[in-house]
Amino acid sequence: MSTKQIELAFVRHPVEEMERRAATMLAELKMRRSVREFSAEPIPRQVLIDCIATAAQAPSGANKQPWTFVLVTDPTRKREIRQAAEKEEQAFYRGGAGERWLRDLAPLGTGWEKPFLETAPALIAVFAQTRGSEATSRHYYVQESVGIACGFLIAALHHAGLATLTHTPSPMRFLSELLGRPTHERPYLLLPVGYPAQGCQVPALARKGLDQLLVENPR
Ligand code: IYR
Repeated sequence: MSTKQIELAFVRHPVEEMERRAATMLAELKMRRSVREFSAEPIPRQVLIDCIATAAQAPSGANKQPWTFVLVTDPTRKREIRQAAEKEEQAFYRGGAGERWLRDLAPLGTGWEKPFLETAPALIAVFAQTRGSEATSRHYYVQESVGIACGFLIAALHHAGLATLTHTPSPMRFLSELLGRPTHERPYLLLPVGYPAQGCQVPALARKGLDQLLVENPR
């Protein structure tokens, strides 16, 4: 069964305009950093909603759109999430991660304490739907699809003027229970969102240059 076809809505820009847009996007995303110190200042709900709607425009396997976004602003719920996350993170940082992983994390200056889970005015928990709501329905390329949607979400939030952290307490099963998600949905990412705290510090990390990541026309 084929779906009705419609004409593509596409905006074609002159080359100079394309170059300007690409450079602007690069400059903007170069300024995106993972933030771990948030201001408690409230953020506009409609901005969050539009950014989540932007994430939901991502391509997905067989257009199954295998994602659920749970928005949490309630202080009590945030505290519960912090407590559960810190419990897992304590085990992780006290050895669960293994020596090598902890050594690789050292430059980030992270630790088991996660005050930002309470300070940030909003948390977005992203869940990956391993199948549809009917037990026999299938989803495809779930990890890839949800990863792309999260990329859209992080870029949209940054573009709107909000800071985020791609936080992955591990394991994060506790999120399913606390947020009442069904077992066929797996917690994928926990994203604190807000303004950075006054004087927020981030590690002085560098991105790889194109010479280290771009391979053009290999022969
Ligand atoms: N989940 C832990 C550890 C952690 C792991 C990676 I990979 C990071 O890039 C950063 C942190 C935490 O959130 O602290």
